[in-house]
Amino acid sequence: MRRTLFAGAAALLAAAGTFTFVLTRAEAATQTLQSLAAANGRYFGSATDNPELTDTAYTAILGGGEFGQTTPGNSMKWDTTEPTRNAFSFTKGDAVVTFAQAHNMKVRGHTLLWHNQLPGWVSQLPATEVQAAMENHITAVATHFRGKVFAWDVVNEPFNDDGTFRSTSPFYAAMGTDYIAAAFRTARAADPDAKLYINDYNTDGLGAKADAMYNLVKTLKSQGVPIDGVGFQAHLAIQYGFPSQMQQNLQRFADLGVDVAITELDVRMVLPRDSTKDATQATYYSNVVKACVAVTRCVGITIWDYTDKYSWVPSTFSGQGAALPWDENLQQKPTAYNAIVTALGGTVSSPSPSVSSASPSPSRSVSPSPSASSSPPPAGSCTATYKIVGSWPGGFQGEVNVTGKTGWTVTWTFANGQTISQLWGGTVTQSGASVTVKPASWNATPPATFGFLASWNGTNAIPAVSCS
Ligand code: G2I
Repeated sequence: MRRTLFAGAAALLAAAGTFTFVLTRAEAATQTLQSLAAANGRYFGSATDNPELTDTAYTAILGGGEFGQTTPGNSMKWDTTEPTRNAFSFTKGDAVVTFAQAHNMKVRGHTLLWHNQLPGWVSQLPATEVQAAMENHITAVATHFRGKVFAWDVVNEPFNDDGTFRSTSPFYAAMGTDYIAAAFRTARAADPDAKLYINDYNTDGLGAKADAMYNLVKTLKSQGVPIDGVGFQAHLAIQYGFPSQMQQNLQRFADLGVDVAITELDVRMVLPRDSTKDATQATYYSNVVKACVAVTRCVGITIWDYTDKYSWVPSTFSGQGAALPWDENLQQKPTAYNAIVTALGGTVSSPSPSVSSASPSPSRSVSPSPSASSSPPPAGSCTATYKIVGSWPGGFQGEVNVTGKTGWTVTWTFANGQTISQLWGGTVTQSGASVTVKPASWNATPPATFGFLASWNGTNAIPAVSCS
C-alpha cells in the first residue's frame, strides 16, 4: 500500500517537474486518515451518535473513507440498553452498527460498565443484588453485539484523578475492586472474540492516575483476568499542557502484554479560536498520533466525533470548544487535520481555496512522504530539507524535514517576500525575510518535521536552508 502510494506521488512529482503539485481528485479520494493509519497497521476512527446520523452532510464525511472505525458515543451505555431492569433495547446501538457495516468501519463497543449514565434502578439496588444485575447486563449486551464489535470498553473510568478507586461507582461500593475482574470474566464468556479493554481519562501521560491504572492492569494480568487492552481517552486541553511522556506511558502498558488504543481523542481550547491556539492544538494531535504510531501495540486512534458541530466539549466546559479536526461547519481545519496526516506518515497538499469555495469541500489530498535522498549528516550536525507541499494563489504550505542531531535550529531567507502566518511542530521567528525555527519540545529529536502556512506573490522560490 505504502509503495503504491509512494509510486503514485513520485510519478506526479516527476510529471510536474517541481515541488509544487496538487493531486487529482481521484487520487485524493483514496488517501484518507484511515488509509494512512492502515498503512501503519492501525485504524483511525471517529465516535458518532444516533441523532447525528440523520445529518447527511455529516454522514457523508463520517462514512466517506476518512474513518475505518467508529464508537457509539452513547447508544451502548447502560441507560440506553437496559433502562428498566432486564428489559433491553438495542435499537440505537444497532443503528450505529448498521451504519458502520455499510461504510466499512469497525465498531468499538462502549461501554459495558460505567458509574455514569446508569438508570436510577441500578443505584437503588441493595448491595447483595448488584453483582447479579451487573453480570446479567454485561452478558445480555455483549451477547447481542457479539460478532459486531471487535472490542469492548468493559470497565470505564474506574479511578479518581488521584488514582484512588471511584467510590461513587455502585459496583465498587457493593463489591470493592472485585467488580472489575468479575466484569471482564463475564464479558469474555459472552463474547470470546472481542478484545476486552479498560478505559480511562487523564491516564495518557505519566502520573498518579496512570500509575494506578498500570498497577491494576498488572494485577489483573497476574491473576489471569481476561483483559486484552487499555484505552487512553486523551481528552486534552491546550491550556493544561501535553501529557507527560505519553509514548513511554503507552509503551509501559504494552510491555505488560496488552494492546493499547487512543479511544476518545479531542483537544479543546478556551474560545475563541485563533491561529496560535490552532497551531498548538495541531501539535497535540500530532504528538498523540506519533506516540501511538511509535508503540507497536497501539492498535488505533479514535477521535471523539470528528466535528465541533457534535462535540461534547462546549456543553461540559463552558467557554471551551473547537476541539476536533473539522469545524462546526464540517470544514476541515488545515492545521489539525494536516498535523494528523503528517504524523501518520503522509504529506499534505492543499487544493486552491478558490477551488474549494467553488465546489463542495473537496477532500484535502495527501500523499506519503517521499523518502530522503540525501545521506545522513555527520554526527553532531543536522540537515533540513524544505519543500512546498501545497500552493494556491497568494498562499502555500511548506514542510521541512530535519535529520541529524537533537536540538536543531533551522534558518533560511525568503527571496520573494513570503511571510509565515502559522507554523506547527516548532516555534518560528521571522524578521523581514529571515526565518528561524526551533523545535517544539516534543519535536527536538530527528527525524523531525515541521510545517507552515505562508503567503507568496509572483515567485515562490525554494530557499537555501541551513540547520545548526
Ligand atoms: O464525557 C466525554 C466522554 C468521557 N469518556 C466516556 C464517554 O462515554 C464520554 O462521552 C460522553 C458523550 O460524548 C456525551 O454525549 O458522555 C456524556 C455523558 O457523560 C454524553 O453526554 C450526554 C449528555 O450529558 C446528556 O445530557 C445527553 O442526554 O449525552 C446524552 C445523550 O445525548
